[in-house]
Amino acid sequence: MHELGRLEDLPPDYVDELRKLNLVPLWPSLRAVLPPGKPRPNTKPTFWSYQALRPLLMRAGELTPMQKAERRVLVLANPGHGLDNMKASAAMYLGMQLLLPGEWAPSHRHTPNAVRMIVEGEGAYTTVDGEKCPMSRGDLILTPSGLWHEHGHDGTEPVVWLDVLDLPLVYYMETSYAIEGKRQDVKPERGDVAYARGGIVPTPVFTRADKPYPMLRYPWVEARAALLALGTDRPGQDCVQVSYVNPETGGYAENILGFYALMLRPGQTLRLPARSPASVFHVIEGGAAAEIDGQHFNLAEADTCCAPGYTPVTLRNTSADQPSFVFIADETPLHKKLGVFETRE
Ligand code: GTQ
Repeated sequence: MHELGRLEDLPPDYVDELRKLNLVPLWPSLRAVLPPGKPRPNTKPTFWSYQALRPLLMRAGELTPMQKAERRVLVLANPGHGLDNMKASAAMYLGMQLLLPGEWAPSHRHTPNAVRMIVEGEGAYTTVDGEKCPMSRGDLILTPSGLWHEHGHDGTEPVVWLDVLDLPLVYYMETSYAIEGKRQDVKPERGDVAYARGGIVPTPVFTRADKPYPMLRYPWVEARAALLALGTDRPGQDCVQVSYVNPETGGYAENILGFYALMLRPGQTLRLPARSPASVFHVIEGGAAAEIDGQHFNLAEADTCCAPGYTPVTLRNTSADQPSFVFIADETPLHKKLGVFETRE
């Protein structure tokens, strides 16, 4: 690959004249925007310890009342993107949100899609599109683009959850905004009840329901049981993994980011091939060692790390006698829709 002309090779008055007309030469920047062979991601393998961040999150609970926060969140920011840009990867945002007993995070809706993975505490709930979704450890709750959502807490202990949003992408597209709303009326029907059995979907009259997001809450008891059953049914299978999908279409639960739960068998080492999307790993139960691009992270329960795209990831269950369970978020739906998805090796 030959060297291209640099900006300094051009007469300064020529460059000035171009710039006055809002013009720039491509060739000095061509290799930067189209690097040879593989992208040069800003996303750095990054680890966030729950034990380290938890006291700081509780301190935020003392320092900042809900009225001054609206959403009391510490953002898990990737230093490779600049901390203040609040990105875990190019398309993913991560935050740890705290709601104290009796608190209320008011209703709003916004263009970015969100999910919550519940980390600790009982008694809180999110109301999404009129559906009251109780929060228990390991549950996944969707708040897709445009749906009203608010968080409440009737319990006695702090509740913490991990927010995953496609905010960096939606913001980059200059399509990010929010609308404030009033407290929602709760409707009686619940998607997690209606769609509780795999392969069986409600059929009012003779046509199926056509809600774009029929299921908003995926209880951990169900996902965990599915993984254990799958592991027993397929003892020879390496990757014991389930996807969170839209039960009407079988497609991804949300349009931009993908969500999965993975079980590592006792002592198992699992090599994931390099793929174009960046990924986030969050331990729901047990422990996992991750190797990403020569970096080693030891994840205990509630710890989180991220991996850039085009990078193989190795996960190892650090327990020899217990399975470990990992929640994964990635950019696969986005890459597939845009036609840039690839697997290497
Ligand atoms: O709970 O609605 O972490 O609007 C960032 C933006 C959480 C939320 C975040 C949000 C929310």
